[in-house]
Amino acid sequence: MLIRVGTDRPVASSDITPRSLWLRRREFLAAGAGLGLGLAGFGARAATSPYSTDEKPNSRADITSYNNFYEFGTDKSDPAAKAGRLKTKPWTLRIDGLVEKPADYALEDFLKPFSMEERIYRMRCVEGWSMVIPWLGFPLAEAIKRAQPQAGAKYVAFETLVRPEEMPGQRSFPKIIPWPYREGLRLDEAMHPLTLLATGLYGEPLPNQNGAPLRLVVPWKYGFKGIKSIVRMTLVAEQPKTSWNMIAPDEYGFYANVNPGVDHPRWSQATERRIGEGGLFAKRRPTLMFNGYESVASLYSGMDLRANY
Ligand SMILES: Nc1nc2c(c(=O)[nH]1)N[C@H]1C(S)=C(S)[C@@H](COP(=O)(O)O)O[C@H]1N2
Ligand SMILES: [Mo]
Repeated sequence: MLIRVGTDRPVASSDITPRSLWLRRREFLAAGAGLGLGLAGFGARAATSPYSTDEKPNSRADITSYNNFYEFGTDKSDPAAKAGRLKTKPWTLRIDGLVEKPADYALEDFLKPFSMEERIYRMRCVEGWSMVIPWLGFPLAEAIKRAQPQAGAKYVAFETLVRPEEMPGQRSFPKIIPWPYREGLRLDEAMHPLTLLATGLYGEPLPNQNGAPLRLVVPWKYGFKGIKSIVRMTLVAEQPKTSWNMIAPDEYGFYANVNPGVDHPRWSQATERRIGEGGLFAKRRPTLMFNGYESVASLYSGMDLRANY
Protein backbone atom coordinates (compact mmCIF):
# COMPACT_ATOMS: atom_id res chain seq x y z
CA MET A 1 0.00 0.00 0.00
CA LEU A 2 1.43 3.27 -1.09
CA ILE A 3 0.56 6.22 1.10
CA ARG A 4 1.93 9.68 0.88
CA VAL A 5 0.95 11.79 3.82
CA GLY A 6 0.32 15.44 3.17
CA THR A 7 2.69 16.77 5.82
CA ASP A 8 4.10 19.14 3.22
CA ARG A 9 0.83 21.00 3.30
CA PRO A 10 0.56 23.45 6.14
CA VAL A 11 -2.86 23.46 7.78
CA ALA A 12 -3.87 27.05 8.33
CA SER A 13 -5.73 27.77 11.55
CA SER A 14 -8.40 29.31 9.35
CA ASP A 15 -8.78 26.00 7.49
CA ILE A 16 -12.20 24.45 7.87
CA THR A 17 -12.45 21.33 9.98
CA PRO A 18 -13.21 18.61 7.40
CA ARG A 19 -9.92 19.16 5.62
CA SER A 20 -7.85 19.09 8.81
CA LEU A 21 -9.69 15.93 9.83
CA TRP A 22 -8.90 14.42 6.46
CA LEU A 23 -5.20 15.26 6.81
CA ARG A 24 -5.10 13.77 10.30
CA ARG A 25 -6.93 10.65 9.17
CA ARG A 26 -4.33 10.20 6.44
CA GLU A 27 -1.54 10.30 9.01
CA PHE A 28 -3.48 7.80 11.09
CA LEU A 29 -3.96 5.55 8.07
CA ALA A 30 -0.27 5.73 7.24
CA ALA A 31 0.56 4.63 10.78
CA GLY A 32 -2.02 1.84 10.55
CA ALA A 33 -0.63 0.66 7.24
CA GLY A 34 2.84 0.49 8.77
CA LEU A 35 1.51 -1.79 11.48
CA GLY A 36 -0.38 -3.83 8.91
CA LEU A 37 -3.71 -2.99 10.49
CA GLY A 38 -6.83 -3.55 8.46
CA LEU A 39 -9.02 -0.51 8.93
CA ALA A 40 -12.71 -0.68 8.21
CA GLY A 41 -15.07 2.06 7.13
CA PHE A 42 -15.59 4.30 4.14
CA GLY A 43 -12.34 5.47 2.68
CA ALA A 44 -10.27 3.73 5.30
CA ARG A 45 -8.72 1.44 2.71
CA ALA A 46 -7.94 4.31 0.39
CA ALA A 47 -4.31 4.57 -0.51
CA THR A 48 -2.89 7.71 -2.04
CA SER A 49 -1.76 7.08 -5.56
CA PRO A 50 1.42 8.08 -7.39
CA TYR A 51 -0.98 9.61 -9.93
CA SER A 52 -1.93 12.28 -7.40
CA THR A 53 -0.71 15.84 -7.58
CA ASP A 54 0.98 17.26 -4.50
CA GLU A 55 -0.72 20.61 -5.06
CA LYS A 56 -2.80 21.81 -2.14
CA PRO A 57 -6.39 20.57 -2.47
CA ASN A 58 -9.18 23.09 -2.45
CA SER A 59 -11.21 23.26 0.72
CA ARG A 60 -14.17 20.94 1.02
CA ALA A 61 -16.32 24.06 1.20
CA ASP A 62 -15.09 25.25 -2.22
CA ILE A 63 -15.46 21.82 -3.81
CA THR A 64 -19.00 21.32 -2.55
CA SER A 65 -20.42 24.82 -3.01
CA TYR A 66 -19.11 25.93 -6.43
CA ASN A 67 -20.50 23.38 -8.87
CA ASN A 68 -21.78 22.79 -12.35
CA PHE A 69 -24.66 20.31 -12.35
CA TYR A 70 -27.35 21.66 -14.65
CA GLU A 71 -29.87 19.05 -13.52
CA PHE A 72 -30.19 21.31 -10.46
CA GLY A 73 -29.93 24.69 -12.16
CA THR A 74 -27.35 26.78 -13.96
CA ASP A 75 -25.97 28.85 -11.06
CA LYS A 76 -22.84 27.62 -9.32
CA SER A 77 -24.76 27.65 -6.03
CA ASP A 78 -27.80 25.69 -7.32
CA PRO A 79 -26.41 22.15 -6.93
CA ALA A 80 -25.44 22.64 -3.27
CA ALA A 81 -28.79 24.27 -2.56
CA LYS A 82 -30.98 21.81 -4.44
CA ALA A 83 -29.27 18.42 -4.80
CA GLY A 84 -30.05 17.34 -1.24
CA ARG A 85 -33.35 15.85 -2.38
CA LEU A 86 -31.74 13.51 -4.89
CA LYS A 87 -32.28 9.92 -3.77
CA THR A 88 -29.06 7.99 -4.39
CA LYS A 89 -30.16 4.75 -2.69
CA PRO A 90 -31.19 2.40 -4.18
CA TRP A 91 -29.16 3.08 -7.34
CA THR A 92 -29.00 0.90 -10.43
CA LEU A 93 -26.22 1.04 -12.97
CA ARG A 94 -26.70 -0.50 -16.41
CA ILE A 95 -23.73 -1.73 -18.41
CA ASP A 96 -24.69 -2.76 -21.90
CA GLY A 97 -23.88 -2.54 -25.58
CA LEU A 98 -20.93 -4.40 -27.09
CA VAL A 99 -19.95 -6.42 -24.00
CA GLU A 100 -20.02 -10.12 -23.13
CA LYS A 101 -21.47 -9.41 -19.69
CA PRO A 102 -24.23 -6.81 -19.88
CA ALA A 103 -25.92 -6.27 -16.51
CA ASP A 104 -28.12 -4.10 -14.34
CA TYR A 105 -26.18 -3.79 -11.12
CA ALA A 106 -27.32 -2.61 -7.74
CA LEU A 107 -24.56 -0.08 -7.07
CA GLU A 108 -23.25 -1.98 -4.02
CA ASP A 109 -22.82 -5.12 -6.15
CA PHE A 110 -21.17 -3.16 -8.94
CA LEU A 111 -18.62 -1.68 -6.51
CA LYS A 112 -17.90 -4.80 -4.47
CA PRO A 113 -14.83 -6.11 -6.30
CA PHE A 114 -13.04 -2.76 -6.55
CA SER A 115 -10.85 -1.17 -3.91
CA MET A 116 -11.01 2.58 -3.58
CA GLU A 117 -7.96 4.73 -3.79
CA GLU A 118 -7.43 8.40 -3.29
CA ARG A 119 -6.52 10.45 -6.36
CA ILE A 120 -5.79 14.12 -5.91
CA TYR A 121 -6.41 15.62 -9.33
CA ARG A 122 -6.50 19.07 -10.86
CA MET A 123 -9.85 19.83 -12.49
CA ARG A 124 -10.01 22.47 -15.21
CA CYS A 125 -13.45 23.67 -16.26
CA VAL A 126 -13.84 24.84 -19.85
CA GLU A 127 -15.12 28.14 -18.38
CA GLY A 128 -11.59 29.05 -17.23
CA TRP A 129 -11.46 28.08 -13.56
CA SER A 130 -9.80 25.18 -11.79
CA MET A 131 -9.67 23.29 -8.50
CA VAL A 132 -7.66 20.51 -6.89
CA ILE A 133 -9.92 17.71 -5.65
CA PRO A 134 -9.04 14.65 -3.53
CA TRP A 135 -11.28 12.01 -5.11
CA LEU A 136 -11.92 8.49 -3.92
CA GLY A 137 -12.44 6.05 -6.71
CA PHE A 138 -11.06 3.28 -8.88
CA PRO A 139 -9.95 3.05 -12.51
CA LEU A 140 -12.82 2.87 -14.99
CA ALA A 141 -10.65 0.32 -16.84
CA GLU A 142 -11.39 -2.26 -14.13
CA ALA A 143 -15.14 -1.98 -14.62
CA ILE A 144 -14.77 -2.15 -18.40
CA LYS A 145 -12.57 -5.25 -18.21
CA ARG A 146 -15.14 -6.99 -16.02
CA ALA A 147 -17.84 -6.31 -18.62
CA GLN A 148 -15.61 -7.91 -21.30
CA PRO A 149 -15.79 -5.58 -24.31
CA GLN A 150 -16.36 -7.20 -27.69
CA ALA A 151 -13.93 -6.59 -30.55
CA GLY A 152 -16.25 -4.02 -32.14
CA ALA A 153 -16.39 -1.79 -29.04
CA LYS A 154 -14.53 1.47 -29.73
CA TYR A 155 -16.19 4.00 -27.41
CA VAL A 156 -17.98 4.20 -24.08
CA ALA A 157 -21.17 6.27 -23.82
CA PHE A 158 -22.37 7.48 -20.40
CA GLU A 159 -25.73 8.78 -19.21
CA THR A 160 -26.85 10.63 -16.10
CA LEU A 161 -30.06 9.94 -14.22
CA VAL A 162 -33.29 11.52 -15.49
CA ARG A 163 -35.61 12.19 -12.56
CA PRO A 164 -37.31 15.58 -12.92
CA GLU A 165 -39.15 15.13 -9.60
CA GLU A 166 -35.81 15.39 -7.82
CA MET A 167 -33.89 17.41 -10.38
CA PRO A 168 -35.46 20.86 -10.79
CA GLY A 169 -33.16 21.79 -13.69
CA GLN A 170 -34.80 18.99 -15.69
CA ARG A 171 -38.19 20.68 -15.19
CA SER A 172 -37.15 24.04 -16.62
CA PHE A 173 -38.56 25.05 -19.98
CA PRO A 174 -37.17 25.51 -22.58
CA LYS A 175 -34.82 22.64 -21.90
CA ILE A 176 -31.21 23.69 -21.30
CA ILE A 177 -29.98 20.24 -22.23
CA PRO A 178 -31.81 17.40 -24.01
CA TRP A 179 -31.78 15.09 -20.99
CA PRO A 180 -30.15 12.82 -20.08
CA TYR A 181 -26.78 14.54 -19.83
CA ARG A 182 -24.53 12.41 -22.02
CA GLU A 183 -20.81 11.97 -22.26
CA GLY A 184 -18.39 9.65 -23.99
CA LEU A 185 -14.80 8.54 -24.26
CA ARG A 186 -12.83 6.65 -26.83
CA LEU A 187 -12.15 3.17 -25.43
CA ASP A 188 -8.40 3.80 -25.04
CA GLU A 189 -9.14 7.01 -23.10
CA ALA A 190 -11.58 5.10 -20.92
CA MET A 191 -8.94 2.42 -20.25
CA HIS A 192 -6.20 4.93 -19.33
CA PRO A 193 -5.10 4.49 -15.69
CA LEU A 194 -5.84 8.17 -14.90
CA THR A 195 -9.53 7.76 -15.79
CA LEU A 196 -11.52 7.26 -12.63
CA LEU A 197 -14.97 6.32 -11.49
CA ALA A 198 -15.32 8.31 -8.28
CA THR A 199 -17.57 7.49 -5.33
CA GLY A 200 -16.17 9.97 -2.84
CA LEU A 201 -14.08 12.98 -2.03
CA TYR A 202 -12.13 14.01 1.05
CA GLY A 203 -12.44 10.43 2.30
CA GLU A 204 -16.23 10.48 2.40
CA PRO A 205 -19.07 9.53 0.06
CA LEU A 206 -19.65 12.00 -2.78
CA PRO A 207 -21.95 14.85 -1.87
CA ASN A 208 -24.94 14.86 -4.23
CA GLN A 209 -23.82 18.14 -5.83
CA ASN A 210 -20.56 16.47 -6.89
CA GLY A 211 -22.32 13.64 -8.69
CA ALA A 212 -23.32 11.03 -6.12
CA PRO A 213 -23.26 8.14 -6.05
CA LEU A 214 -20.92 7.57 -9.01
CA ARG A 215 -19.26 10.03 -11.42
CA LEU A 216 -16.56 10.06 -14.03
CA VAL A 217 -13.26 11.93 -13.59
CA VAL A 218 -10.97 12.45 -16.59
CA PRO A 219 -8.36 14.92 -15.33
CA TRP A 220 -6.74 15.85 -18.66
CA LYS A 221 -10.08 16.88 -20.17
CA TYR A 222 -12.32 19.84 -19.47
CA GLY A 223 -14.63 19.29 -16.51
CA PHE A 224 -17.76 18.79 -18.58
CA LYS A 225 -16.49 15.35 -19.64
CA GLY A 226 -16.77 14.27 -15.98
CA ILE A 227 -20.41 13.17 -16.10
CA LYS A 228 -22.17 12.95 -12.74
CA SER A 229 -24.66 10.56 -11.17
CA ILE A 230 -24.16 7.89 -13.84
CA VAL A 231 -26.90 5.34 -14.49
CA ARG A 232 -25.67 3.79 -17.73
CA MET A 233 -22.45 2.93 -19.51
CA THR A 234 -22.75 1.54 -23.04
CA LEU A 235 -19.91 0.17 -25.14
CA VAL A 236 -20.46 1.25 -28.74
CA ALA A 237 -18.81 1.13 -32.15
CA GLU A 238 -19.30 4.77 -33.18
CA GLN A 239 -18.45 8.04 -31.44
CA PRO A 240 -21.44 8.72 -29.18
CA LYS A 241 -23.36 11.99 -28.95
CA THR A 242 -22.30 14.14 -25.99
CA SER A 243 -24.36 16.88 -24.37
CA TRP A 244 -22.29 20.04 -24.78
CA ASN A 245 -21.28 19.02 -28.28
CA MET A 246 -24.97 18.60 -29.16
CA ILE A 247 -25.81 22.03 -27.70
CA ALA A 248 -22.91 24.02 -29.22
CA PRO A 249 -20.76 21.91 -31.55
CA ASP A 250 -18.54 24.85 -32.54
CA GLU A 251 -17.65 25.52 -28.91
CA TYR A 252 -17.40 22.08 -27.30
CA GLY A 253 -15.85 19.13 -29.03
CA PHE A 254 -15.98 15.42 -28.29
CA TYR A 255 -12.34 15.31 -27.19
CA ALA A 256 -12.29 18.42 -24.97
CA ASN A 257 -8.66 17.90 -23.98
CA VAL A 258 -7.37 20.77 -21.88
CA ASN A 259 -5.27 22.78 -24.33
CA PRO A 260 -3.94 26.29 -23.65
CA GLY A 261 -3.17 26.67 -27.37
CA VAL A 262 -6.73 26.16 -28.61
CA ASP A 263 -9.04 28.92 -27.46
CA HIS A 264 -12.75 28.65 -26.93
CA PRO A 265 -14.41 30.77 -29.65
CA ARG A 266 -15.51 33.26 -26.97
CA TRP A 267 -12.53 33.28 -24.57
CA SER A 268 -8.88 32.37 -24.19
CA GLN A 269 -7.93 29.02 -22.68
CA ALA A 270 -4.33 30.10 -22.00
CA THR A 271 -4.88 30.80 -18.29
CA GLU A 272 -7.19 29.85 -15.47
CA ARG A 273 -8.42 31.11 -12.12
CA ARG A 274 -7.80 28.67 -9.26
CA ILE A 275 -10.89 28.69 -7.05
CA GLY A 276 -9.90 29.73 -3.53
CA GLU A 277 -7.15 32.01 -4.74
CA GLY A 278 -9.55 34.84 -4.23
CA GLY A 279 -9.17 38.55 -4.28
CA LEU A 280 -9.46 41.00 -7.07
CA PHE A 281 -5.74 40.83 -7.78
CA ALA A 282 -5.24 37.06 -7.61
CA LYS A 283 -3.04 36.11 -10.54
CA ARG A 284 -4.43 33.71 -13.11
CA ARG A 285 -2.36 30.58 -13.55
CA PRO A 286 -1.08 29.38 -16.90
CA THR A 287 -3.15 26.45 -18.18
CA LEU A 288 -1.06 23.35 -18.87
CA MET A 289 -1.31 21.10 -21.93
CA PHE A 290 -3.53 18.12 -21.00
CA ASN A 291 -3.99 19.93 -17.66
CA GLY A 292 -0.43 18.82 -16.84
CA TYR A 293 -1.16 15.10 -17.40
CA GLU A 294 1.32 14.74 -20.23
CA SER A 295 1.44 10.95 -20.10
CA VAL A 296 -1.77 10.96 -22.14
CA ALA A 297 -0.12 12.64 -25.15
CA SER A 298 0.55 9.27 -26.81
CA LEU A 299 -3.22 8.69 -27.05
CA TYR A 300 -3.34 11.51 -29.58
CA SER A 301 -0.18 11.05 -31.59
CA GLY A 302 -0.75 12.02 -35.19
CA MET A 303 -4.06 13.75 -34.37
CA ASP A 304 -4.71 17.40 -35.12
CA LEU A 305 -5.80 18.66 -31.70
CA ARG A 306 -7.02 21.95 -33.19
CA ALA A 307 -9.45 20.16 -35.50
CA ASN A 308 -10.30 17.59 -32.79
CA TYR A 309 -11.01 20.09 -29.99
N1 LIG B 1 -24.77 15.22 -15.27
C1 LIG B 1 -23.96 16.28 -15.30
N2 LIG B 1 -22.64 16.09 -15.16
C2 LIG B 1 -21.79 17.17 -15.17
C3 LIG B 1 -22.29 18.49 -15.37
C4 LIG B 1 -23.70 18.66 -15.50
O1 LIG B 1 -24.23 19.76 -15.65
N3 LIG B 1 -24.50 17.53 -15.45
N4 LIG B 1 -21.42 19.55 -15.42
C5 LIG B 1 -20.01 19.26 -15.79
C6 LIG B 1 -19.11 20.38 -15.62
S1 LIG B 1 -19.24 21.63 -16.76
C7 LIG B 1 -18.12 20.39 -14.67
S2 LIG B 1 -16.97 21.63 -14.62
C8 LIG B 1 -18.05 19.34 -13.64
C9 LIG B 1 -18.07 19.97 -12.26
O2 LIG B 1 -17.85 19.01 -11.26
P1 LIG B 1 -17.87 19.44 -9.73
O3 LIG B 1 -19.10 20.23 -9.49
O4 LIG B 1 -17.84 18.17 -8.93
O5 LIG B 1 -16.63 20.27 -9.49
O6 LIG B 1 -19.12 18.41 -13.73
C10 LIG B 1 -19.48 18.03 -15.04
N5 LIG B 1 -20.46 16.95 -15.01
MO1 LIG C 1 -17.22 22.76 -16.67
